[in-house]
Amino acid sequence: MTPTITAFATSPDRGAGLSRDMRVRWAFEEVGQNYDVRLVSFKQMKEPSHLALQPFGQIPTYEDGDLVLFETGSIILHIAEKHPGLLPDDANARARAISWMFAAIGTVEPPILELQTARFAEGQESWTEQRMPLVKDRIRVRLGELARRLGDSEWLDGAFSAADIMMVHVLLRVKPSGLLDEFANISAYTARAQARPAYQRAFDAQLAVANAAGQQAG
Ligand code: GTB
Repeated sequence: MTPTITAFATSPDRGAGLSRDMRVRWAFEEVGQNYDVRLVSFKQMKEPSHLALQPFGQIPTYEDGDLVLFETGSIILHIAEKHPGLLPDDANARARAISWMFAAIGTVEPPILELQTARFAEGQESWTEQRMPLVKDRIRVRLGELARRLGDSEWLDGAFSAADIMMVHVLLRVKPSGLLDEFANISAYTARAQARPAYQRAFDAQLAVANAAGQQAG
């Protein structure tokens, strides 16, 4: 059976690949699994039929037969467990890769999301200008820690894995701010990942949705 995921009918990033369905598309492409996409509007995302799949009214979701999943971390872990290629066979290496998946969404992503909130939700507040440097510095701290651990390594822990999908996609969200450019090895790491054919196929697929909707990449 071909799994189905949901994605924005009109993504706020207009096909820049930053929406979270991109991670799932990328994982499917890495393991060579076909998938269907059901596009949903913002209105549909908050309706009961979608809330039954995703209690917070968000995308993406994953459906495969009787199984419904939400949260990109769990969806990608499921794909990686179901197909060879995205998690190491060695039990300890596998556990470490899963730790990195949690680190991406639990430790690195939160300060990055804070920057989005500061910009887009609170951008008009009088205190935003004062707060912004603090928000950016918190991201710098995390990026510095990650850069130190990454060093000259190609990927986070040995071979490319689901952990790199999660981490790179989290990092790409902060790229437009210029903060990644301060860390040469992290910039090289994300560029390496973006050069993977599977990333490119996933990117093109989500861009095609934006183009069909008449959106222009922002
Ligand atoms: N923790 C969940 C997961 O990982 O699956 C988070 C899911 C999530 O936040 N989904 C977003 C959503 O549905 C879409 S990706 N939001 C609607 C809502 O909460 O009502 C978020 C996103 C939007 C825009 C950009 N962008 O423009 O750069 C990037 C990411």
